[in-house]
Amino acid sequence: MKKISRREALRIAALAGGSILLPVGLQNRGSAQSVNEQVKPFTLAFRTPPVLSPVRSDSTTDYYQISIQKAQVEILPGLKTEVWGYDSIFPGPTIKQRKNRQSIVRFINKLDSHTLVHLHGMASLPQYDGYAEDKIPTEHYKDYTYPNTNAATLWYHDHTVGKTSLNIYMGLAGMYIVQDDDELNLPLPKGNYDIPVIIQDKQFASDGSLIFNNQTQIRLMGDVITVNGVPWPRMEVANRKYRFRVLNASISRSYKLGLNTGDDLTVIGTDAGLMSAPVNTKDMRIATGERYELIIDFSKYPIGTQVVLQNLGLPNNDNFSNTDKIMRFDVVRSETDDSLIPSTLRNIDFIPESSAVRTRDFTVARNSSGMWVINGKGWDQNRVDANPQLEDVEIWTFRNNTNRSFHPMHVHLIDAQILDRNSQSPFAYERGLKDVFYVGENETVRVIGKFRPHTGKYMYHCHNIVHEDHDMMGQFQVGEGGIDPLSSPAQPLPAPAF
Ligand SMILES: [Cu+2]
Repeated sequence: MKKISRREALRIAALAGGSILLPVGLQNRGSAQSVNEQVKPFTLAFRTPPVLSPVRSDSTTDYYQISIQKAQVEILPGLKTEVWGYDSIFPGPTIKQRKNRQSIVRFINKLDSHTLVHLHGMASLPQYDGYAEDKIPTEHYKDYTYPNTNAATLWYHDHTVGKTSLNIYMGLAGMYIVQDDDELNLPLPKGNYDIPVIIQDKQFASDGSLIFNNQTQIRLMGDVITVNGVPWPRMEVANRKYRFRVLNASISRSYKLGLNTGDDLTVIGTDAGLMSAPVNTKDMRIATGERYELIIDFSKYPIGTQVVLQNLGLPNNDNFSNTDKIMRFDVVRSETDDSLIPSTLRNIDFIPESSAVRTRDFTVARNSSGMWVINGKGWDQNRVDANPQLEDVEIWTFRNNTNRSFHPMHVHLIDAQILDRNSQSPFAYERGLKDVFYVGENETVRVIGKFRPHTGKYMYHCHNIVHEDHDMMGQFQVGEGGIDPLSSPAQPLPAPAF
């Protein structure tokens, strides 16, 4: 693991901004009266993004509108940071929807560059999936239709070809939660005890501006860990159970989550919804794009206890003085707790390996010219790498034959499951439905999934977004034909009323 020296930091800052602006978290180590005081861990209050209300609803559909624009926000106390935000905030507002109600979300691009939106985890039709070439130009809008067929924790974010890392880093990410009656009828913590935790590391210059440094297209690692847009927040909790919907919205960083008390995290959900049964673990890794739903039970702690959610560290991540911490829970009050963690959360029909009709192999690597590639190839919208037929079950093998990087591989459209990693069972907490698969150093991960419910072209790629941009992305086509992803292009403003 790599510590960044002061000299390297100077170089990074110079590269990033053309001027010598030191990253805030680095410049002040050892000097008390400094900007770093403003980002001291566990001093800022935890908050959650606002929940977005529909503009209008009818019997089948809720209509939402989000304006994408630049804004000056306060992330570091006393300093302004320019973000590109959904409704001018980072993270964007949370959309909460019920299973099988339809959402139509109008995204209006008021930025001076193009963007587009992918709802990660949704089985959208091709023209609404945020295809990397389906751009929303400046002063245009696009209405995305989402069917909400599964209860899960999703997220919406930019997916612009070659620019996704910059756009998400500048703020274009938000959570999207689908719930159904089955889940809501479980006695799990709910309402104010069901909490989004959106993690993203950032690097700030001393004037508060964001430094975007992808280290010559290898990875972007910030020295400030934000949760829901707040550096290392402190959350006051009651001595009871909470449900946390953890999303790693970082550009490259993966985290190994664990509590400083050494107590268990109870994992109840993976990317694509509840697990079949809860899994207790002392630590777990989460890469960019992954979601895990956790229960933390604070009832065992006396009032006054401080519980730190730590990052225990993983290979090929850059470590800075406080990147081993994420947030702190302060147990401040006593409450009765009628929530329970059922031993069965839901029935998942896992696909037997014997039902696969074919296997495909994907080797992920960096080529001799420094590009990240899948089977030697980068993104080409005119090339299709795989053509499963509708309802086919396939096994996809992702091979990472080096120890120099890890690759969280994301397959659009489908929810799948990990069969094995280096011929061993996956981690217990990974044994749910997922759409991002952590392919670690020298790891070969086999994934099984059924290609449904739509035909058409969909992307698959590394979710280290620096890799995705340069150029670790391809596409597959389900069945024949399918709706052209570019068939519903963005329209110029003004948008008509819904
Ligand atoms: Cu990668």
